[in-house]
Amino acid sequence: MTSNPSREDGVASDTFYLPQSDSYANDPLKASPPPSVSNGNLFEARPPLRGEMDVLLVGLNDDLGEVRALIGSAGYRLKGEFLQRRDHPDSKYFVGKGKLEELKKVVKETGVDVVVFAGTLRPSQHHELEKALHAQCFDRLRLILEIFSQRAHNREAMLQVELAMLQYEVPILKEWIHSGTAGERPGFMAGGEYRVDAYYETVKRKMKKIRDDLQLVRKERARRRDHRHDRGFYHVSIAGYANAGKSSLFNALSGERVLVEDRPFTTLSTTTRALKDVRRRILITDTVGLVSDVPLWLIEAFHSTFEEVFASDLVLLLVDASDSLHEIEAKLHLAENTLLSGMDADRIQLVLSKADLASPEVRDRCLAAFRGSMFVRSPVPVSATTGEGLEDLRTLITAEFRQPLQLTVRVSQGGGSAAFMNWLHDETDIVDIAYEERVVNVRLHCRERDLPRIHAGGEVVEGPTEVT
Ligand SMILES: Nc1nc2c(ncn2[C@@H]2O[C@H](COP(=O)(O)OP(=O)(O)OP(=O)(O)O)[C@@H](O)[C@H]2O)c(=O)[nH]1
Ligand SMILES: [Mg+2]
Repeated sequence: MTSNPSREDGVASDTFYLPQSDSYANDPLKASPPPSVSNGNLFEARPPLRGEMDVLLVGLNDDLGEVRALIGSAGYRLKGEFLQRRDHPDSKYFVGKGKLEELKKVVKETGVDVVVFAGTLRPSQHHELEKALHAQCFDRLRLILEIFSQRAHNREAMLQVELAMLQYEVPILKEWIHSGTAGERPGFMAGGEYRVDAYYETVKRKMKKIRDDLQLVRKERARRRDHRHDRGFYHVSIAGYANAGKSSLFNALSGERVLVEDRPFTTLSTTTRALKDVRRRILITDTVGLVSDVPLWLIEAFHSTFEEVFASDLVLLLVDASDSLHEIEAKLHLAENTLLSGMDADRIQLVLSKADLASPEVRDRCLAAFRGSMFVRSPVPVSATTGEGLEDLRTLITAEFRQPLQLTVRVSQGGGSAAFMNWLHDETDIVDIAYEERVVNVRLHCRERDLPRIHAGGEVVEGPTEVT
């Protein structure tokens, strides 16, 4: 990014503005912004605004990295940046009143479809800005919702995103309705009172319907989870901030090939597979990344993802070793707030991911930050790229779920022995099988609750003793 402090049109020295040669402010097709999300949400499924949009980023400080990454992640073209250094956003226009005039000019010149504000816009600010700029205005949260809506592919994710989008939109729409200017909203339906009322009712009905549908999807998910639990599966979830390397680790541990990309929110719904190369049936789940600074209702919209994490026997909490120490501390704090409300710290295993990107000094600093957190287990450094630490992690997981009792059972051939042997394979950890004439001696690890079935199926010739 280059600064352009000496522009002739009066753009002040703290404004960074990147005019682009292919600006098409004069293109009549670009004269009005594409339909607002409200339009699409109205009566049919909303078409996601993919790739094709030009955006201008407006910030109040230099800390714009995250929002730039989100813009890239949404596939939008960043046409320029407009910076006004100030401690707090202006209560009416986010930027100062004077700056707004400059911003108007820049928006007009660049002909961007959307102006992205690096921060949070209150509904009234949102309303004032769209009215003043005649362009759609997004804030950080809206950008996150756009990305979610582009990537939501299964039914649950789509319902969640739709609900979140409506929840985001309603207070903004109220502003337009109260000011009696709904018809002027950029991209919003051109209509009078009647249509606005109808819209409002439709939104309310739609939200209720989505909530009911989600309830059903969640019940089904809970049923599947209980079923797995009843069958003696152990469950490990991979959690962490967006882009921490969760899917890469999931692929390495499960042999699966879910999508991995260097941008936040690649994963938007959970995937569960068996842990590879271990004899016990341990299931591992890839999850949606945690995000900071989002309202409670958004977290609730994605509640089922957290349910899956909270219900796990063990959570691998990934922290990206390539982040700055400051970011790591902030993310640990976010994880404490999010996870520890729903589960005990001893079920959470910190993992320093992308360890190949950290020098020994950086690792030491990260590990020290971990020790200062509320998580109690010692962290494991892992790299999905080089394979470092994967074996340690696998050993740790299998040790975690080791069955506590050891015994040898002698099974006679014939009768129900085949069914019994299948059951042993499914429910216990078989350590060794020795075949003799007409009998098999099976040495295994099992749980207390398996003993009656084992006694019924064969003769226990050794044990049970506790596994050391
Ligand atoms: N150097 C290095 N890069 C890694 C490692 N693990 C993941 N990455 C890279 O980090 C980026 C994000 O990886 P993902 O596995 O998609 O991360 P994620 O946490 O699933 O991301 P979201 O689903 O978007 O939250 C990709 O570019 C990966 O190639 C690692 O161990 N070392
Ligand atoms: Mg992922």
